[in-house]
Amino acid sequence: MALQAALLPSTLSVPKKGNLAAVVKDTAAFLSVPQKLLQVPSLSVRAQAVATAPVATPGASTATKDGKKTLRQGVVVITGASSGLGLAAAKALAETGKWHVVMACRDFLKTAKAAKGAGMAEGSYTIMHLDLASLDSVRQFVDNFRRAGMPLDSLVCNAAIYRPTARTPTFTADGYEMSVGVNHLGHFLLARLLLDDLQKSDYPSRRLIILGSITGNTNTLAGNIPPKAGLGDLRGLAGGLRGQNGSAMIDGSESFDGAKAYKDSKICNMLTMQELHRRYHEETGITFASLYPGCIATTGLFREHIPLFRLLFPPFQKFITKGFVSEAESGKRLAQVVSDPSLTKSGVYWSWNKDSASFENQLSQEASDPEKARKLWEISEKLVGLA
Ligand code: LMG
Ligand code: NDP
Ligand code: PMR
Repeated sequence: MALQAALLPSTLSVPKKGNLAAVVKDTAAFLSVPQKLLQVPSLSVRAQAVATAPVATPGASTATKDGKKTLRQGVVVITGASSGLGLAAAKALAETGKWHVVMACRDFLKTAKAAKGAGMAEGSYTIMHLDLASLDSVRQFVDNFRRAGMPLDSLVCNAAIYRPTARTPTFTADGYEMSVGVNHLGHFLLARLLLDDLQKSDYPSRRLIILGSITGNTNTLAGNIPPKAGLGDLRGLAGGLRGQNGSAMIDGSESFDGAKAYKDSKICNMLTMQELHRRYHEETGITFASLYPGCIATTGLFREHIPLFRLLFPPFQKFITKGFVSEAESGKRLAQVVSDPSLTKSGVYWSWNKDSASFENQLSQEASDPEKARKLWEISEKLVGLA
């Protein structure tokens, strides 16, 4: 509220549940000030959303002295930017000065601390509330984002939870098994709703990125460590992933396995990216991509694993598999997929070799099965209320 007051003319009052962007726009018209010269921080009232005072309007065009237009700052939304890969990518992108990062997170204070702790410059990011374990929260986020008046040039579906030792399911607000609910269904709804916004953007390369992983691909050694990913005929998903009245696992199996649920959710992420590509790339020009950023063995993803695993996993990956990658390095990789001019190809699952050079990787048969992708799409649409 203090920030709103500071940025608005003192004669104006701020509506409690108002559209701040509209207020500022009206004010601009009244004062005959071009809107792009006004600082429009993203603020919403119902959900927490705070912009650190922007140095320039996120997403506004900038003109040089000789009147030539330069590329405006891009706006990228990253889910789960409060730790690990999401935070590292947010930092890497914000540091270039070319991107304003919207950190879409469930824990506002944690994210604020993390951004400060990572040394992200004030004004280079906005924190907005998003809890992917609630479809209402996803819709609310989209609303708040639109009210903030920023364009959307890139969306990164990065947040995830992993419950490796869980033998009983937990559920989202809508009653879906948590790993698939957060990692896949929440992102599925978010991506579908924000497609419109990406399409409206005038940014030269608009991208929608969904994190995949090696462990969801059974054409790799890592993808063959039990329990193996596998969606079967999707009967559990079609039944609503509800523990008591049906299976909480996508393949319909009776027993719950948290590690498998995560790996299954990653197959869903990779299939969704390809289905988006098939349905929308040609029509919209948006680039759809997925990636395996390397094994970032130190992140919060393993917080629920047993302490011995957390102790041994990083050295195991560093010295034995050599698949280890630091959080900073993984952040640079994801930042490349967001903004590198050479990574505009759509429908690709990116990976990096030992010299950290990107290449188009092969997905497993199941993770690239178009029929399964279509079926997954149709069931997911029903579960999130789009069909
Ligand atoms: C499942 O277990 C769980 O059941 C499930 O709940 C969930 O957590 C899921 O994917 C997550 O995992 C899978 C199980 C597979 O893995 C484990 O439980 C971890 C076991 C850790 C054992 C470390 C083995 C390291 C062996 C490396 C071999 C590479 C060859 C090296 C060549 C060297 C050349 C210089 O388990 C298995 O598939 C088989 C396990 C085989 C046990 C062998 C024991 C050797 C001990 C060596 C210690 C090395 C320390 C590394 C620790 C790594 C932790 C991952
Ligand atoms: P982290 O646990 O560090 O980060 C996960 C992020 O997701 C956190 O910000 C977390 O928020 C957020 N999150 C979890 N649940 C929700 C929710 N309900 N709503 C909103 N946000 C939520 O893990 P990583 O950085 O390792 O993982 C990032 C991505 O990278 C994931 O998609 C993962 O699958 C992928 N990946 C990771 C690999 C690795 O080796 N680590 C390998 C391959 C892929 P909070 O801080 O509040 O918990
Ligand atoms: Mg795996 C080349 C070998 C390789 C790579 C790149 C990974 C990545 N892992 C490899 C090998 C092995 N892992 C081997 C040989 C084992 C048996 C000891 C092994 C075990 C293992 C476990 C128990 N690995 C794991 C776990 C986890 O709990 C992690 C997981 O499956 O999370 C879903 C994991 C991972 N290994 C990886 C990567 C990237 C992970 C994190 C998974 C992810 O985010 O998808």
